[in-house]
Amino acid sequence: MKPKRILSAVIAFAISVTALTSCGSTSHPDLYAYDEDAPSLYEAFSQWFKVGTAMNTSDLVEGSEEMEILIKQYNVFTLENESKPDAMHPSEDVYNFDALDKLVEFANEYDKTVRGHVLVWHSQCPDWFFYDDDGNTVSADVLVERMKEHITTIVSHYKGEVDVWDVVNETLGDNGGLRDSMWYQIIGDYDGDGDKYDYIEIAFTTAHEADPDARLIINDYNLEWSEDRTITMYMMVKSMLEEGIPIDGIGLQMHIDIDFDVETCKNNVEILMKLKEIDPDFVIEITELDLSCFSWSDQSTEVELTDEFVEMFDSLYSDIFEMFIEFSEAGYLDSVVMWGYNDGSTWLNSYPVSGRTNHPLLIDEDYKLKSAYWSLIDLAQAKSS
Ligand code: 9MR
Repeated sequence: MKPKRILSAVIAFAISVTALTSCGSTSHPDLYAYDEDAPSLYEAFSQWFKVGTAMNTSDLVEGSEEMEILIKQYNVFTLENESKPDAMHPSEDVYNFDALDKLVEFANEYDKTVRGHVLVWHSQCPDWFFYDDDGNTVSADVLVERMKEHITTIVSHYKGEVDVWDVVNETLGDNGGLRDSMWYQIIGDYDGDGDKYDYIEIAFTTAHEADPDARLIINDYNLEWSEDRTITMYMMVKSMLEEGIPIDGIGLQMHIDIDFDVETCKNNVEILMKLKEIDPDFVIEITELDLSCFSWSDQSTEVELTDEFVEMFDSLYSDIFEMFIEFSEAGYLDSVVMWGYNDGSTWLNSYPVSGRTNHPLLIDEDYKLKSAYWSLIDLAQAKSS
């Protein structure tokens, strides 16, 4: 046992004895997320949904604290960057399967679910898709062929192994309507039916042909607060489902902050879930949840974690998971994935302000369980009793 663990086991024991003898105390033991005595987040919510996290293959070192946290706390995994087009298919003839193979192997050993992120995106996508050797943009026919080859090769490689694919990511523009990406510009209205959803339609159809059993998700951000984006997404997916395009669900990334409004989110999810009228099995997934400690317009780099702030933060997390329980009970959702498993390695420490120290997750930078974590364990216990 590592020294840190012996110490924390001793502390945990001492605290649990104190808790037992202090009659009704609601304080929680001070534990590392990998400690044997620590609860398991995914087990706590297992009657409603799976709980996952983004991670990197560098976390999968046998016996490491990182890998033990992943095994104990989560049952769905998404590679944070290593299965994006620039990593997996950097040039036309080169595919890198090593990272996702490693995650699949881990998932098979520990009975976990794997999300493949992402097949088609405007970002982290190499230029070779869009240009020929002379630097001219390729034709729609060429790009469609390249996209089909890309999707077929990757999805077939993981047939029966990757359970869920983010097939297309961030198709909506920041200011409403479809994003003016290279995919959209070049492929356009390929089938001549008057809409320009064609690159999305071809992507889903191709992925479905390669693995008919994988769940296929269209993933996007700000759906939890923007009604404009929600309605655009709803209209677009409705039209595609009516044409028989095999889309199984919408991914709500949920990179949210302390101004998050539960009621607005519920309202938007109700709009999206009208898609069940077309496909009763249609779902939403929460794909990239984190809760920034800073309001969007706040440019500061530090936040003071006063008791009052932490109480507000924890109760917001609890309200959000209570909302997820409601979504699960309504048959809307069965998977909630956090965008990272500890505050030390979150992308929000450098975005949108560099040098920022954020605390958006449930486990701190030293791998200790935060009070927000405990507020969720308390919620799960209260709801299941
Ligand atoms: O967390 C990822 C970060 O390490 C990368 O630098 C960034 C580059 O685009 O992508 C981050 O993950 C994004 C995800 O793939 C799609 N939705 C938004 C996520 C946060 O930016």
